[in-house]
This record gives sequence, structure tokens and C-alpha cells, in this order.
Amino acid sequence: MNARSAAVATLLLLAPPLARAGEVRGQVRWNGAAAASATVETDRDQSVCGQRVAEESVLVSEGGLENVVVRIEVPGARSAPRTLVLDQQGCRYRPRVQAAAPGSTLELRNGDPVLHNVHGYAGAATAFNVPMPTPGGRTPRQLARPGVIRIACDVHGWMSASILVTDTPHVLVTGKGGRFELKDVPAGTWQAVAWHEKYGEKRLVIEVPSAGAATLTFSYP
Ligand SMILES: [Cu+2]
Repeated sequence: MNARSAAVATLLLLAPPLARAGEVRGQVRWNGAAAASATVETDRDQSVCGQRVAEESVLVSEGGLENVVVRIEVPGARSAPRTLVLDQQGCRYRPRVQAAAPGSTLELRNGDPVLHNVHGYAGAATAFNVPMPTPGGRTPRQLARPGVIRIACDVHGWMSASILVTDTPHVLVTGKGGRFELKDVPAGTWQAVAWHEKYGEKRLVIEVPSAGAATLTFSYP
């Protein structure tokens, strides 16, 4: 054992035992009418964008709602900034919904051989406004403050993406079936928050056990 690992071992011995943590599993259920798969007609750049694109603001599968940001608010818990990518492919944003810590870097990419103009909004205010005429272009932008950043293309009106900027490390975006699983959530009673781009926020109180799993079910619309 060298001096450094001895020091680390000593620190580990001195550190208080970690707070016990459990899991949170659940689903964001869709209780609305069965959503017909809708499309939007495009009005320009159809050689790249196609004649129509899927309308993806409400994505339902297996009774659950996809693209919902679910987070557990644990006071004092902070996640580290990271780099996340927002690509443009076939005149759609990929991924459509993401979550990230304040201070993260959003790398804008253009995978299409057309001009896109990536316009980010924090509420009504412009957060960034980036023309991207070049396929393969990459432009970084900072996500400074907590809150929702909505992203639209000034060229193609149907393009839409959202990023929820949040401090909590206990966060994810629902996929197939609206199901989710958050591991290593500290034991305790916390606020659980769901956010959807069209139907907004819902809050529940959840009790996370020190071992095992708690179940959390949100319902939309
Ligand atoms: Cu565009």
C-alpha cells in the first residue's frame, strides 16, 4: 500500500457510513384517449425532411407515456455537469427530451445537409440562437440555470426539443411503456416530480426505504 492509498483508506475509515439507499421503480401511465399516430406535413426541404414527419409530442406505448422527465428532489443532492448532444436528423431533434445539471454543455450537431437554426428559449427569452448551415457542424452552448429550455428551429416549424436543467442526480427520461427505475436514491420522504413537454408538471410525495424498492406511479394527462 503506497502513501496515497493508505491516506484514502484512512479517509474511508473516518468517513461516516453512507446513508442507506433504495430504488424507485414505476411508470408514467397514459390515461387519455388512445393516441392515433399523427404526422405533420412539411413545407420545405422535402428531399431531406420528407413529405411528412411523425408528430412526437405525445408518445404512448404499452399504456405509458414516453419522454417524461422524472426526478426525485433530495435536498442538498447535486449532480455534476456533463456534455450532452442534441443532433438534427431528417429535420427532427434527437433525442427529443433530455435532462442535465446546470453548467452542462449542450453540443448542437447538424446531421442534415440543410440549414437549421437552433433557437433555445428559457421561458419567452432567447437562451441561444445558432444558425447551422453545415452538415457535420458542432456548436457547444452552456446550460447555465435550472429550468426548462425549449428548442425550436426557425426554418422548420415542426422541429421541437426540450431539456430540463435540474440539480438533482436522481433524474431520468421515460422510455418504452413510460417505465422507469432510479437506483441509489437516499432513504427518506421526498418530492417526486414528473414533467412533460405538453402536459407540464405533476408532483407526488414518495417514501424511499433504506433497502428495497418504492413504487411510484404518475398519471397523465
Ligand atoms: Cu430545421
